[in-house]
Amino acid sequence: MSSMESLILQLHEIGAVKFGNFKLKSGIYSPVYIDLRLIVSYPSLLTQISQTLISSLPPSATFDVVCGVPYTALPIATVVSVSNNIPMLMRRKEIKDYGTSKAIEGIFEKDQTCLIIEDLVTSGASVLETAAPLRAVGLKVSDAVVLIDRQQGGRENLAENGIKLHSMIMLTDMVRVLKENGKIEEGVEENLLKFLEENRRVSVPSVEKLNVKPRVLGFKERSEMSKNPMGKKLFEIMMKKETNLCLAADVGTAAELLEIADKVGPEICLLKTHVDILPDFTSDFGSKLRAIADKHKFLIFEDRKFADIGNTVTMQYEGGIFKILEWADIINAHIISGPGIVDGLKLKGLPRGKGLLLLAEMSSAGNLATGDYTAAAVKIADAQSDFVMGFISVNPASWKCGYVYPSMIHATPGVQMVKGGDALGQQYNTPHSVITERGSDIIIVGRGIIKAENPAETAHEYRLEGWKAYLEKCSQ
Ligand code: S5P
Repeated sequence: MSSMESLILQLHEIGAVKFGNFKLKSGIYSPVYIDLRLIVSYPSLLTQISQTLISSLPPSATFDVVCGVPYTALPIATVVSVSNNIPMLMRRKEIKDYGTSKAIEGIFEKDQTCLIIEDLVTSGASVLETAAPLRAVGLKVSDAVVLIDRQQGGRENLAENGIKLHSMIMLTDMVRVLKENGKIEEGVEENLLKFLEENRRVSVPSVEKLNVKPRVLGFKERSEMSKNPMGKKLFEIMMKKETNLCLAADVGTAAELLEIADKVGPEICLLKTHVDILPDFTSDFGSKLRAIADKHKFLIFEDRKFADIGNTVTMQYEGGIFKILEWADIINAHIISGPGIVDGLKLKGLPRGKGLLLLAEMSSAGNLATGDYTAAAVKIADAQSDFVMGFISVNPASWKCGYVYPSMIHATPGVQMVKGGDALGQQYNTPHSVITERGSDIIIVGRGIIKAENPAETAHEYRLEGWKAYLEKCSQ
């Protein structure tokens, strides 16, 4: 019998795992209840758990100190610390203002790495509550180890906050072992699998409620989180070229567009087109722009703003004179027609590795993409994150979904060096405020560059401003 199987049977034996119908902290009813507080009464089991926890970690998970999530994991962390001679830290649960009071007890040095030890993970919220004050005092937190993983989104929620979860026992494995050993009745396993299917991702309560100051993740970590290949690619280009500038190439002709693309190419990660404004568009436009994009390593974003039903947009994307699908890496869409628009575009785009940005907000005065509409865009994006790579957004930092989805790219139009607007309702913010205060990733600049005397030089200035703001945000 493996050590994991023996542990599962012992936990069942002492009554730490119960089956029935239990109301959880989150309000949902669960067919299984796990109470690991009991283990303090079984010292040899506690020792066994602590030894198995440490030996189950991969070599990549290195650390200098350990910290248990209060309270149930404290004895586990203590035994890990004592039997492996690894110093331990304690987090005070009652202190919420990390700035002024001592939230972490124990001795440590800044930049040391702390492993978080937890008994049970559902959404991962408790691990995040412990990670926040550890990070606030300068410790690095990149790994957490848990005895039982309820497989309800904890792994994903923690990954989005830069923490890799190592799980000793998966809930599904636990139930399987108990069934194989005749410890549970017929139907319990099926019941549990159905419950897990229906409650696959318990969300972490909002950041304010948790009092967790999120760590700003860099593009590198975020590229690993992106589920869309074009999203990954864009993150990588931004890092490699050190630019988060998108040029909105709203010039008068295709010839001018190709010319400015070549000049500004070294400065940008993305070039945004409106092909339907080009009077001299010809069928070789796409291949000509592609050659320039490949030369300067930027991606092409056709700002088509699809808005129709799924069936129609598949034709608009692929067909007509412009054949956008052939040359554009990225397109965007309104969500006014509902999630079917994403299904339609995905049908054509995903097999070719393309990406979609949803218009969650707009920059123009009096626009209606606010509040519930923005929240609906986020929900649609979350459900189709294999194709939706991000948003056109204006103030994602204000969105009510905790820390804005780090796997998504937030691109913001309405950017100039000076705050202001045009005569037709466009509203401008500065690169610095867009990236830092408003929480965006990419600045989309049109007339600020193309109407400048020297567009390439001006693009360089925007690029420096945008990138400086990104670095400033990461260092916060
Ligand atoms: O809400 C939006 C969405 C977009 S994509 N507001 C915008 O201005 N845009 C586009 O960004 C717009 O179509 C134009 O191409 C660019 C802004 O250009 P600028 O000249 O005002 O910088």
